[in-house]
Amino acid sequence: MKILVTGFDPFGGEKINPAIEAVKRLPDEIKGVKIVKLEIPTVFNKSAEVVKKKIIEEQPDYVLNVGQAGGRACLTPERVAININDGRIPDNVGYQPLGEEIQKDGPAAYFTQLPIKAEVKAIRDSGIPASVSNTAGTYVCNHIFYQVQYMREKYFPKIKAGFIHIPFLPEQVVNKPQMPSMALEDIVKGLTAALGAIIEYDGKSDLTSVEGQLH
Ligand code: PCA
Repeated sequence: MKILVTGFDPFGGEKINPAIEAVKRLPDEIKGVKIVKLEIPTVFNKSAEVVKKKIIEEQPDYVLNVGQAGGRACLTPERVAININDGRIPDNVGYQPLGEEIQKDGPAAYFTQLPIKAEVKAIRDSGIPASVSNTAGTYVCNHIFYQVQYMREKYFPKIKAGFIHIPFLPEQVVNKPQMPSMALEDIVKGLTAALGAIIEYDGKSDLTSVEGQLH
Protein backbone atom coordinates (compact mmCIF):
# COMPACT_ATOMS: atom_id res chain seq x y z
CA MET A 1 0.00 0.00 0.00
CA LYS A 2 1.12 3.56 -0.68
CA ILE A 3 -0.05 7.00 0.51
CA LEU A 4 0.70 10.24 -1.31
CA VAL A 5 0.90 13.15 1.17
CA THR A 6 1.13 16.68 -0.16
CA GLY A 7 2.03 19.99 1.57
CA PHE A 8 1.58 23.53 0.23
CA ASP A 9 4.33 26.10 -0.22
CA PRO A 10 4.18 29.43 1.73
CA PHE A 11 1.45 31.93 0.75
CA GLY A 12 -0.20 35.14 1.91
CA GLY A 13 3.09 36.83 2.81
CA GLU A 14 4.27 34.04 5.15
CA LYS A 15 7.90 32.91 4.87
CA ILE A 16 7.09 29.33 5.80
CA ASN A 17 4.16 26.94 5.47
CA PRO A 18 3.90 24.37 8.29
CA ALA A 19 2.17 22.04 5.82
CA ILE A 20 5.19 21.32 3.66
CA GLU A 21 7.55 21.54 6.66
CA ALA A 22 5.57 18.84 8.49
CA VAL A 23 5.03 16.68 5.40
CA LYS A 24 8.78 16.69 4.66
CA ARG A 25 9.45 15.37 8.17
CA LEU A 26 6.99 12.46 8.07
CA PRO A 27 8.49 8.96 8.20
CA ASP A 28 9.06 7.29 4.82
CA GLU A 29 7.08 4.32 6.04
CA ILE A 30 4.24 3.96 8.56
CA LYS A 31 2.97 0.50 9.62
CA GLY A 32 4.65 -1.01 6.54
CA VAL A 33 2.99 1.50 4.17
CA LYS A 34 5.12 3.69 1.90
CA ILE A 35 4.63 7.45 2.39
CA VAL A 36 5.34 9.51 -0.75
CA LYS A 37 5.74 13.26 -0.08
CA LEU A 38 5.11 16.09 -2.50
CA GLU A 39 5.33 19.88 -2.27
CA ILE A 40 2.58 21.64 -4.22
CA PRO A 41 2.12 25.33 -5.12
CA THR A 42 -0.57 27.46 -3.47
CA VAL A 43 -2.03 28.12 -6.90
CA PHE A 44 -5.52 27.33 -8.20
CA ASN A 45 -5.51 24.64 -10.96
CA LYS A 46 -1.70 24.30 -11.12
CA SER A 47 -1.76 22.54 -7.72
CA ALA A 48 -4.20 19.99 -9.17
CA GLU A 49 -2.04 19.40 -12.25
CA VAL A 50 0.99 18.70 -10.04
CA VAL A 51 -0.97 16.24 -7.88
CA LYS A 52 -2.50 14.51 -10.92
CA LYS A 53 0.95 13.97 -12.46
CA LYS A 54 2.22 12.43 -9.22
CA ILE A 55 -0.84 10.17 -8.89
CA ILE A 56 -0.18 8.85 -12.40
CA GLU A 57 3.52 8.31 -11.56
CA GLU A 58 3.08 6.75 -8.12
CA GLN A 59 -0.37 5.06 -8.32
CA PRO A 60 -1.05 5.59 -4.59
CA ASP A 61 -3.91 3.92 -2.72
CA TYR A 62 -4.60 7.07 -0.72
CA VAL A 63 -4.02 10.81 -1.20
CA LEU A 64 -3.85 13.09 1.84
CA ASN A 65 -3.44 16.82 1.21
CA VAL A 66 -2.22 18.97 4.12
CA GLY A 67 -2.60 22.75 4.42
CA GLN A 68 -2.11 25.60 6.89
CA ALA A 69 -5.20 26.96 8.60
CA GLY A 70 -3.92 30.03 10.45
CA GLY A 71 -6.09 30.65 13.51
CA ARG A 72 -7.01 27.02 14.17
CA ALA A 73 -5.67 25.60 17.41
CA CYS A 74 -5.58 21.91 16.51
CA LEU A 75 -5.24 19.40 13.68
CA THR A 76 -8.50 19.23 11.77
CA PRO A 77 -9.34 16.41 9.35
CA GLU A 78 -11.82 17.83 6.84
CA ARG A 79 -15.18 16.20 6.11
CA VAL A 80 -16.25 17.94 2.91
CA ALA A 81 -14.94 19.71 -0.22
CA ILE A 82 -17.21 22.19 -2.04
CA ASN A 83 -17.38 23.24 -5.70
CA ILE A 84 -16.30 26.86 -5.29
CA ASN A 85 -13.20 29.00 -5.73
CA ASP A 86 -13.63 32.18 -3.67
CA GLY A 87 -10.27 33.68 -2.74
CA ARG A 88 -10.02 36.09 0.19
CA ILE A 89 -6.51 36.78 -1.11
CA PRO A 90 -4.87 36.08 -4.49
CA ASP A 91 -2.97 32.80 -4.92
CA ASN A 92 0.80 32.65 -5.46
CA VAL A 93 0.48 33.72 -9.13
CA GLY A 94 -1.90 36.59 -8.34
CA TYR A 95 -5.15 34.86 -9.34
CA GLN A 96 -8.15 35.66 -7.13
CA PRO A 97 -11.36 33.93 -8.24
CA LEU A 98 -14.45 35.43 -6.57
CA GLY A 99 -17.08 32.73 -6.49
CA GLU A 100 -16.40 30.49 -9.50
CA GLU A 101 -17.23 26.81 -9.80
CA ILE A 102 -14.18 24.54 -9.68
CA GLN A 103 -15.71 22.06 -12.12
CA LYS A 104 -18.75 22.91 -14.24
CA ASP A 105 -19.84 19.27 -14.43
CA GLY A 106 -18.92 18.44 -10.82
CA PRO A 107 -21.32 18.00 -7.88
CA ALA A 108 -21.81 20.74 -5.28
CA ALA A 109 -19.68 18.80 -2.81
CA TYR A 110 -17.80 15.60 -2.07
CA PHE A 111 -17.38 13.85 1.28
CA THR A 112 -13.92 12.45 2.03
CA GLN A 113 -13.41 8.69 1.90
CA LEU A 114 -11.01 8.92 4.86
CA PRO A 115 -11.99 7.86 8.42
CA ILE A 116 -12.01 11.36 9.93
CA LYS A 117 -13.30 10.31 13.36
CA ALA A 118 -10.69 7.57 13.63
CA GLU A 119 -8.05 10.11 12.59
CA VAL A 120 -9.18 12.53 15.30
CA LYS A 121 -9.07 9.78 17.94
CA ALA A 122 -5.61 8.62 16.85
CA ILE A 123 -4.25 12.18 16.88
CA ARG A 124 -5.64 12.75 20.39
CA ASP A 125 -4.31 9.37 21.57
CA SER A 126 -0.85 10.56 20.49
CA GLY A 127 -1.27 13.54 22.84
CA ILE A 128 -2.10 16.17 20.22
CA PRO A 129 -5.39 18.11 20.04
CA ALA A 130 -7.67 17.42 17.06
CA SER A 131 -11.25 17.90 15.89
CA VAL A 132 -13.35 17.20 12.81
CA SER A 133 -13.79 20.25 10.57
CA ASN A 134 -16.83 20.73 8.37
CA THR A 135 -15.33 23.43 6.17
CA ALA A 136 -12.01 23.52 4.34
CA GLY A 137 -12.74 27.12 3.33
CA THR A 138 -13.00 28.39 -0.26
CA TYR A 139 -9.33 28.95 -1.10
CA VAL A 140 -6.64 26.63 -2.55
CA CYS A 141 -6.97 23.98 0.19
CA ASN A 142 -10.64 23.36 -0.50
CA HIS A 143 -9.76 23.58 -4.20
CA ILE A 144 -7.19 20.76 -4.12
CA PHE A 145 -9.40 18.65 -1.86
CA TYR A 146 -12.27 19.04 -4.37
CA GLN A 147 -10.04 18.53 -7.43
CA VAL A 148 -8.61 15.25 -6.09
CA GLN A 149 -12.16 14.04 -5.39
CA TYR A 150 -13.18 15.01 -8.94
CA MET A 151 -10.10 13.22 -10.38
CA ARG A 152 -10.96 10.18 -8.31
CA GLU A 153 -14.50 10.14 -9.71
CA LYS A 154 -13.31 10.61 -13.32
CA TYR A 155 -9.98 8.79 -13.56
CA PHE A 156 -8.79 7.06 -10.37
CA PRO A 157 -11.82 5.39 -8.76
CA LYS A 158 -9.73 3.13 -6.49
CA ILE A 159 -8.09 6.05 -4.66
CA LYS A 160 -9.37 7.28 -1.31
CA ALA A 161 -8.59 10.90 -0.51
CA GLY A 162 -8.92 13.61 2.08
CA PHE A 163 -7.49 16.68 3.72
CA ILE A 164 -6.07 17.83 7.08
CA HIS A 165 -5.67 21.48 8.07
CA ILE A 166 -2.96 22.35 10.61
CA PRO A 167 -2.24 25.42 12.79
CA PHE A 168 0.47 28.08 12.43
CA LEU A 169 3.95 27.39 13.83
CA PRO A 170 5.00 29.43 16.91
CA GLU A 171 7.52 31.39 14.78
CA GLN A 172 4.64 32.64 12.58
CA VAL A 173 2.78 34.20 15.52
CA VAL A 174 5.49 35.82 17.65
CA ASN A 175 3.91 39.21 16.98
CA LYS A 176 0.32 37.93 17.19
CA PRO A 177 0.01 36.97 20.85
CA GLN A 178 -3.67 35.98 20.61
CA MET A 179 -3.10 33.61 17.69
CA PRO A 180 -2.86 29.86 18.40
CA SER A 181 0.11 27.85 17.13
CA MET A 182 1.60 24.37 17.40
CA ALA A 183 5.20 23.14 17.44
CA LEU A 184 6.34 21.45 14.24
CA GLU A 185 7.24 18.20 16.02
CA ASP A 186 3.71 18.01 17.47
CA ILE A 187 2.16 18.58 14.04
CA VAL A 188 4.38 15.79 12.63
CA LYS A 189 3.39 13.51 15.51
CA GLY A 190 -0.32 14.20 14.93
CA LEU A 191 -0.11 13.70 11.16
CA THR A 192 1.79 10.43 11.68
CA ALA A 193 -0.97 9.25 14.03
CA ALA A 194 -3.66 10.26 11.52
CA LEU A 195 -1.89 8.32 8.76
CA GLY A 196 -1.71 5.34 11.12
CA ALA A 197 -5.49 5.50 11.55
CA ILE A 198 -6.04 5.73 7.79
CA ILE A 199 -3.94 2.56 7.37
CA GLU A 200 -5.64 0.74 10.24
CA TYR A 201 -9.12 1.57 8.93
CA ASP A 202 -8.34 0.52 5.35
CA GLY A 203 -11.34 -1.49 4.15
CA LYS A 204 -13.36 -0.66 7.29
CA SER A 205 -15.97 2.01 7.96
CA ASP A 206 -15.10 4.99 10.15
CA LEU A 207 -15.36 4.95 13.91
CA THR A 208 -18.74 5.96 15.34
CA SER A 209 -18.12 8.70 17.90
CA VAL A 210 -19.48 12.08 18.94
CA GLU A 211 -17.67 14.69 16.84
CA GLY A 212 -20.62 16.76 15.58
CA GLN A 213 -20.87 20.50 16.08
CA LEU A 214 -23.84 22.77 16.71
CA HIS A 215 -22.41 25.53 14.49
N1 PCA B 1 -3.57 26.82 3.24
C1 PCA B 1 -4.45 27.53 2.33
C2 PCA B 1 -3.91 27.24 0.95
C3 PCA B 1 -2.53 26.71 1.16
C4 PCA B 1 -2.46 26.38 2.59
O1 PCA B 1 -1.53 25.79 3.15
C5 PCA B 1 -5.92 27.19 2.52
O2 PCA B 1 -6.32 26.82 3.65
O3 PCA B 1 -6.69 27.28 1.57
